[in-house]
Amino acid sequence: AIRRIDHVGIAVPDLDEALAFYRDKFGLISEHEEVNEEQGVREAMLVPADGDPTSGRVQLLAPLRPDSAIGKFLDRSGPGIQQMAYTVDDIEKTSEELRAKGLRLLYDAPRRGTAGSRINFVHPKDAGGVLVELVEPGPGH
Ligand code: V0V
Repeated sequence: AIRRIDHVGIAVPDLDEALAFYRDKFGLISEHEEVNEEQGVREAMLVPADGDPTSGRVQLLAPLRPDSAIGKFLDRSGPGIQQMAYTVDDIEKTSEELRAKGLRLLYDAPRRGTAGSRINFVHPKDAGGVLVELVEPGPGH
């Protein structure tokens, strides 16, 4: 089952520029940065500096390569919201439930996401034009 909004993912051409923008304009600061080669991204998770610690995160996603998911998104749509991610307890179970409801999941088995999480995606054409990500947090998160 879906527990909460995990993060909203925003495609950006330049991670360092975007980090400075979100910090200076909105007071959102980076709690974690990571390169994910398989996904072709350099990414950062942002939280409100003095906000509710349980807040959903903002994930900035910059492409490592033009032919990556984020590279293609930037080409087609320009910078902006690329995905909506929900926290789930058991990603295999939730994926199976969604498949049974007729939604296409992008991966047969979960792949590695931020900070040891496991992730899968619902195809945007099956979710009202929204790329929906499922996130099972890593141990200790
Ligand atoms: C494509 N479409 C989208 C979309 N990307 N619609 C809404 N939101 C998006 N992000 C539309 C596109 O405009 C087309 O519509 C249609 O879907 C088919 O597009 P396509 O040509 O197949 O597009 P591709 O080749 O860009 O692939 C789209 C998918 C790809 C969603 C399959 O982006 C993908 O595999 N995404 C999952 C992985 C990912 O996003 N990784 C980066 C984040 P029309 O023109 O036919 O109407 S990594 C991450 O989140 C991590 C590490 C984490 O959270 O931990």
